[in-house]
Amino acid sequence: MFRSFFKFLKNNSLLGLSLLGLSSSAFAGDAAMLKPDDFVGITFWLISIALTASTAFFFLERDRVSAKWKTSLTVSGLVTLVAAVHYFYMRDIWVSTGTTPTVYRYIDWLITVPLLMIEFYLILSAITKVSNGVFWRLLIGTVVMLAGGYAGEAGYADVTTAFIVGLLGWAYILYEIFAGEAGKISASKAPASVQSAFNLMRLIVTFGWAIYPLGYYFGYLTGQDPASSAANLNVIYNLADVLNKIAFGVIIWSVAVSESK
Ligand SMILES: *C/C=C(C)/C=C/C=C(C)/C=C/C1=C(C)CCCC1(C)C
Repeated sequence: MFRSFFKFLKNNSLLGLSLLGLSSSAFAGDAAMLKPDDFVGITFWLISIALTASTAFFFLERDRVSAKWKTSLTVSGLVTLVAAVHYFYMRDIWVSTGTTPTVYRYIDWLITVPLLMIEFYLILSAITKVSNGVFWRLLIGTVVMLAGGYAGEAGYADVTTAFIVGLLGWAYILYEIFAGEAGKISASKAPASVQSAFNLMRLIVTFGWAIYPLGYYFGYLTGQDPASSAANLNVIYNLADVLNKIAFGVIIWSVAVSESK
């Protein structure tokens, strides 16, 4: 289903579109100057550029891998592209106001986390038949997790209750990839290389993703005023994105390249 959708998006048009989208967002807002002592702002800046470069990398590398891996690289590139565009906006908000760009952050997650779920599904489908139910269950967990987090961060719900709802959504995702249908498929049918990629991805969803609730905790639940802990929150979320978007894509890229030899 996803495969056929991406099939007609050819390499060059993807890169062209990315550059177009990025160049327009690079000038979003009345860009305040980055100050040399604004370390959180510097992380926003570094990551927005790293995401842009990663996007070009994943799209160009599609040429090197065999057909069944191309969609996975396309999805990795889309994840970094969507995030790069949001990072240009988030960076401007942080640099010019010093406040947390919550709404852009969550719109970004709402698109990129389901794309990462599609990635799981694609890796499994590259080697065996997988029911669509796997994808939908992972998506439900994602929506609950993000709805909880957003309600808490944007002030629609009590920060602690919202945090617990978010944690339950994440727990459901972990259940599905360790003990549910997705977990069983990968344990029984996959060749060794795919199994190790799947295990690595599970580690990412467990430990890499655990960094986000830590950010939330240090941003909202330490008893400090959230305005004064905004720097902690943003620096933790930013580092988490490097791992979970760029490093995650690189893992898939390296499996795809070695499986294509
Ligand atoms: C590319 C962006 C990614 C992979 C974002 C992932 C976000 C999470 C895993 C967020 C998790 C949260 C909880 C588990 C509890 C509630 C607060 C959240 C939304 C930060």
